[in-house]
Amino acid sequence: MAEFFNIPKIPYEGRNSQNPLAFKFYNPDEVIDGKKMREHLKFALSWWHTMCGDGTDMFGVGTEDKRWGGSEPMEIARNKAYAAFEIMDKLSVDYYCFHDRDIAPEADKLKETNARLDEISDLLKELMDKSGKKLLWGTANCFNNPRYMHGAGTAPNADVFAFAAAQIKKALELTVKLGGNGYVFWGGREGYETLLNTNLGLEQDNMARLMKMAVEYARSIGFKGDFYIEPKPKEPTKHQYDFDTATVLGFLRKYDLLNDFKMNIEANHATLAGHTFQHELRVARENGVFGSIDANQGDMLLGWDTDQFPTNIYDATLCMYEVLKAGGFTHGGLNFDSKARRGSFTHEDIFHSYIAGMDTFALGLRMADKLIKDGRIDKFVEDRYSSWNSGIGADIISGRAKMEDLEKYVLEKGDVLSSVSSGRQEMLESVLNNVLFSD
Ligand code: XUL
Ligand code: CO
Repeated sequence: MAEFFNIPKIPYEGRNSQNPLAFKFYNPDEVIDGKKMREHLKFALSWWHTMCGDGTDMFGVGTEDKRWGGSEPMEIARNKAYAAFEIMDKLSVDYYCFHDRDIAPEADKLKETNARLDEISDLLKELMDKSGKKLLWGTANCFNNPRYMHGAGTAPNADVFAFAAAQIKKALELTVKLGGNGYVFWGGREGYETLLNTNLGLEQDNMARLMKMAVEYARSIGFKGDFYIEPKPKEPTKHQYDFDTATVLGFLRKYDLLNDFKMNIEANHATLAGHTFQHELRVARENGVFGSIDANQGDMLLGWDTDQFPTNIYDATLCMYEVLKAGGFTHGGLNFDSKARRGSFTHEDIFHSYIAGMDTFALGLRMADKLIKDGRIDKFVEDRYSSWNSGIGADIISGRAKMEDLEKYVLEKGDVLSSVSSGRQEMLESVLNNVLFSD
């Protein structure tokens, strides 16, 4: 197969390199805290943005040709696969993620669509065997086709639900066939525009029914990995049911799905929910549902899901801090659910974009490791809560102290203001800067 990109394999040249086609911080086989960078980070290519997205937006047609030299749809699909593996090889990206409809175009009938998927997944398997690249997770696109205009699992119409189930069944089979250890439910159009036409209770019950069916079927065909829900508060619907991690946790608990589901946290979705990326990761980690990450960033002035390649070192550092504190990824990884801007329309921009994103997270990993080893912030937090380790604090935690005991305690003390100490926010922000910018 002829090469698609006249670009060499991207080398690691270190922080002082000025070569735009070199990594400055991502050195895949370098060991950080006992593990290779590539194992810490588990970067994945997103098939939809990288192989399919051509820059089309609400105001204009595409700016980048993503036909990869093909002329009919299946030829384009095959060429996408070859081009994707060339990108992954040249960028040292070890994983990829896809929606069923990204890898093969939908035909008029489901049977034909599935035959197309069989053909392309055979090709993917062959390319994976040759290259050692892996599937991080699979998913089904149940939001693009007009049949899903009112939702898929939460559609008001049972036929649409049935179609979504059939589509997801096939996507699960593909995920298992390609050895994927993750399956994502991002709630495409699972939400509502107005409660005037919506049975919210039935819609959410049905979503849980679909997820339970998916778990049962996937386990029956040998899927051992994790299911993920990817929270997002809005877009495309006004109110997406999977609003944020806390909301999804409530859903998983209500429907008894916690054994099989974890979170796939996307940075830009956190922003849309009015949270920091770190907040979403922390809530997931503290509740034992940290799973995987969609790495990107939004634009604070825009307020929609711009899916930009991440370049914010603070966010990446605090993200990798959470990942390290969670003990690293198990089945998850860092999927670049990111696209080059519409004006960055050349194939070379794909490489610049990934290099920017990968270097940002590689530096984030290095800085998170430094932050943890520095220990000042962790120590501060530990000390801040030290009153829970003994005395009245320990009595409250153990359940020994009742309300009457607490009343007696403060009556004797008189007041507690003298026990309160400063939160030292600015000092800690300065510690973070010190860790980032000192040698
Ligand atoms: C949409 C989004 C999706 C999911 C996969 O905002 O993030 O691409 O990651 O369906
Ligand atoms: Co995403």
